[in-house]
Amino acid sequence: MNFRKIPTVLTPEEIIEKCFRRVRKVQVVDPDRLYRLRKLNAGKVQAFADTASSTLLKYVRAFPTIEALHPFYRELIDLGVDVDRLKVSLGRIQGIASTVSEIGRGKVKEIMKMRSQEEMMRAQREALGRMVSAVKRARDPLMVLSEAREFMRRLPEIDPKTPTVIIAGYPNVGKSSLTSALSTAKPEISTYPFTTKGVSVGVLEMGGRRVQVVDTPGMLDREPAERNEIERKASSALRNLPGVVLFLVDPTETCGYPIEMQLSLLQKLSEEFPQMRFFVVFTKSDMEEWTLPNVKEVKVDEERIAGWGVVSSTTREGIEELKRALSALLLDEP
Ligand SMILES: Nc1nc2c(ncn2[C@@H]2O[C@H](COP(=O)(O)OP(=O)(O)OP(=O)(O)O)[C@@H](O)[C@H]2O)c(=O)[nH]1
Ligand SMILES: [Mg+2]
Repeated sequence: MNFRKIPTVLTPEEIIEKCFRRVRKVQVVDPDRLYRLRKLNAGKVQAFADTASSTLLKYVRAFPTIEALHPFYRELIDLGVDVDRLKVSLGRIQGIASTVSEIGRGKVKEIMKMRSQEEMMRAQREALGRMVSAVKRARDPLMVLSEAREFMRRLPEIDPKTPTVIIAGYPNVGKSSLTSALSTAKPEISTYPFTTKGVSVGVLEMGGRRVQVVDTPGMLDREPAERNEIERKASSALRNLPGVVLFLVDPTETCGYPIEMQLSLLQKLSEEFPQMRFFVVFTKSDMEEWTLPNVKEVKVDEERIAGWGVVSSTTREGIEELKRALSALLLDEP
């Protein structure tokens, strides 16, 4: 979903200014004076009406229908946008666009029947005045659109239909390093409107098929109870993505978290996402202090564990095997 395509939402004054720039450009060349005057005055009214209504309708069309969006994005948008208010605002802007068009159409028709220049100019001024007032009535709804746009354009570009590897694990266990090591190109980093750190989305390609790797710091790197409300809801939206959680455990504990604590997070996350499967990877295998932890204590149903792996993002040990395992898991299953 590309919310970055939503254009900048202008203020009523900026829209009016834009309209007047077009109005000033209207020129008519015709030897018949009466026809020329009619065309000139009508043309100015038409230019204002067309510019204003097309600008307003462009916004209405640029916003996606929220109901038609994938639940992943619906839930995320809900965190920063009052969806009902957005809908009402879009409706009002559409209404104002038609009002402007109607004023324009009506006046153009009248002007084309007029005979005196004075009468035409009066009609032109009246039409422009009424259209300016109509555009000014769009102030509040335009503000709502502008705020919604700001929030939506900062949502990371995650395709909710592409098989996904969601990276989880305590801070410093090697999530970003592994996201890079798995990705074909440099992962795309963007800031979620509700996390302080950048979310990165990498792509892993296997035989021409794509798998996306999503690292969401501030979300699945601590227990649900330690997240704030927004982070909890944002994390919860991740359950709509098709795929597997890649849970990283750093057995060297150089990350600063004891192994028991890391394994307990795995258990908590498996309870938080009962419909997801977890692939567990032990990171930093190149380090001297590395030992394979005892995982017998972890109370996670065996069928919830999609696999185990040992990797080093530094030496790339285990990376290709992990890629193959993930691809088989995400792409080969019916
Ligand atoms: N030796 C070694 N160091 C690693 C490896 N992977 C990560 N590190 C180091 O561990 C530290 C943390 O790595 P990151 O990839 O930033 O960890 P992270 O989980 O993304 O951390 P946060 O984003 O803070 O949650 C860095 O200093 C890395 O250089 C590895 O495979 N081997
Ligand atoms: Mg990181």
